[in-house]
Amino acid sequence: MSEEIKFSTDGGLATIEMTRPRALNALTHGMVREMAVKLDDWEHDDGIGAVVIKGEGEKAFCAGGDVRAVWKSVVEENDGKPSDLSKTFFFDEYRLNHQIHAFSKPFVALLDGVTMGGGVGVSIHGSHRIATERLMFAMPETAIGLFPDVGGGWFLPRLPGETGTYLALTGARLDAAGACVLGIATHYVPSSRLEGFEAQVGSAIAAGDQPRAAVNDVLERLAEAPGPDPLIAHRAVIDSCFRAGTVEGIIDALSADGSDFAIQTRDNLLSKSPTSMKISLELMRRGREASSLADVLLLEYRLSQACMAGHDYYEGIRAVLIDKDHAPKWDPATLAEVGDDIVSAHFAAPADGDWSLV
Ligand code: QUE
Repeated sequence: MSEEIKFSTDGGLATIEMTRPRALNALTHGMVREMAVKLDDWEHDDGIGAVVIKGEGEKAFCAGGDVRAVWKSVVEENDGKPSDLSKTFFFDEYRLNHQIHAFSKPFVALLDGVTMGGGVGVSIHGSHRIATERLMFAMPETAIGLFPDVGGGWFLPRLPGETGTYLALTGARLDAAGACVLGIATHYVPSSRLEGFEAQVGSAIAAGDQPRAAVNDVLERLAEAPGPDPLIAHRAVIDSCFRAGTVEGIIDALSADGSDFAIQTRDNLLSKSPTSMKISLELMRRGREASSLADVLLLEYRLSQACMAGHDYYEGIRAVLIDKDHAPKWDPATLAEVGDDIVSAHFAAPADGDWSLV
């Protein structure tokens, strides 16, 4: 077993711990593959009643995919051309996201810290998402020339009103209360109360309780009210501006609104990759009409491979994670230059083959 992830079982409860705290538990390809194998074992093991997933340390549940390794495999090890890792990482990660969605037993994520991108993908599709006071949730991919993937095209358009479109385009952060109000988290439990969680669920399952009842009963004892909704004051602006049919329309609506929140939101959007914003908005609209997560993950895989063949991903990772100058030079540089032809080309099947569930 690798150093990056630990698996354990105690009676009927299985635990996954992501153990790269210095990298905020960012998901490597190895972690994705090991997790997929274990979940398949546990799905078929009658001795396992429920699964808990958590991150080592007090900072992060999981900050995302190991986008730095993907960047390196292309920029430093493959002359800038899409690499084996840039294909297989996304392919296998999205399969894992679907495996969690289809998992028949309680799958409980302890969101005690930073939870972004790929970390959302290994939690949101499970049955229980527990937020603590340390939760910092975001889908920040438009800042790195990507788009909200790992099923973002499925769960974001199903959040209340246009809050999902808002989170997708802006990368806005949510605290525990915000995540609970939108349904991203199912429970709020302060981190100090979460310490006994696994032991209590394990004992209840060992004592013969139905695993789902055991999880729900323990959570009912531990959960507290999450505090006031941080978005409530802005919901009307979000819902009216982010329903526009184009990114330019959203930006015009925010300008016309003119409130401090609207202007800050607009200026934040103008710093993001224009291509990322346009493909992300199209993903939200197509995803809202889709009838299954698998249909959306297929679109996301196509988008991921188009991004790997493009420019902004490498520039975004450079600006945010490598040089940390936070001054990406996007290409195309403006929304006007990203035509419908460019957006639809991102949704075309990759030459190297499409994503599939099996
Ligand atoms: C957008 C993202 C990610 C990000 C920052 C963004 C992302 C991701 C990381 C990240 C953070 C810390 C690490 C690491 C990766 O940052 O997906 O290896 O140590 O994984 O603005 O999508």
